[in-house]
Amino acid sequence: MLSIVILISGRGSNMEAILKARLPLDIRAVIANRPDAGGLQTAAAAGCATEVVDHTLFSSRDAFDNALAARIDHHRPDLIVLAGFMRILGRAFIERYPNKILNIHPSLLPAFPGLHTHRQALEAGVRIHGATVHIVTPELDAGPILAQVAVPVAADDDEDSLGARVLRQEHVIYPAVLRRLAENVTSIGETGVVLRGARRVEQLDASGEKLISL
Ligand code: NHR
Ligand code: GAR
Repeated sequence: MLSIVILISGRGSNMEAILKARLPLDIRAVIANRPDAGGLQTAAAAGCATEVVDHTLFSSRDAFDNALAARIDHHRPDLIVLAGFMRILGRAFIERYPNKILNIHPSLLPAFPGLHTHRQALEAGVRIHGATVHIVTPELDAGPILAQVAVPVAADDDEDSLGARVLRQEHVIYPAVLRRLAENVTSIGETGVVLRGARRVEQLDASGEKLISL
């Protein structure tokens, strides 16, 4: 069975959606970089092992990355799932886990990378916004796209109303992508996870409910 470690920073609603989807996944641990991350309680209540690697206790980004990597390696997961994880990870960390780190980003990448994506979308005046599941590469929010969901912007939206509409769809596509991966594993080895039809690009249709293959 595919094994994962989930990294969070805050409320953890994407993590909760993954837990609630009852996927054929071995969730080895939920790790937060903040001791007060609300998602830690949710994870523990669901029976998940939880850990904290508090970034404020480290004197450099590399020192934090190394401590995080040590905890992740203890669990030997096949994939690392960023779910609202808010620390930029250094090149050495990313290159230690090639093609093994997934992220959900609340915009239709490559539009609006970085922070405050709903504000960026409202300021740009786009009529369609959304969310993207992608593979994490050293360059921020620029890795290969696995799935996207489009969400309409309403004329009277503010950051909160738009963000809430996007978040509901995040809770659909992230578990859907992980289900696709979990159910299509043919082997797990030194070179990584081999998937059936691995060269296919998966995208979600606009309703966010049905996966279509391109
Ligand atoms: N790391 C790499 N190398 N590449 C990516 O694509 C990454 C990443 C780490 C996290 C998630 C991400 C997002 O979905 C992610 C993608 C945090 C920041 C940020 O600026 C930006 C993007 C993302 C996550 N963080 C501040 C920092 O200094 C801290 C902000 C805070 O703590 O609130 O690390 O958009
Ligand atoms: C989600 O919208 C996620 O896409 C976003 O933060 C929120 C976390 O919510 N991630 C980023 O912005 C990464 N920079 P959650 O903790 O309830 O899953």
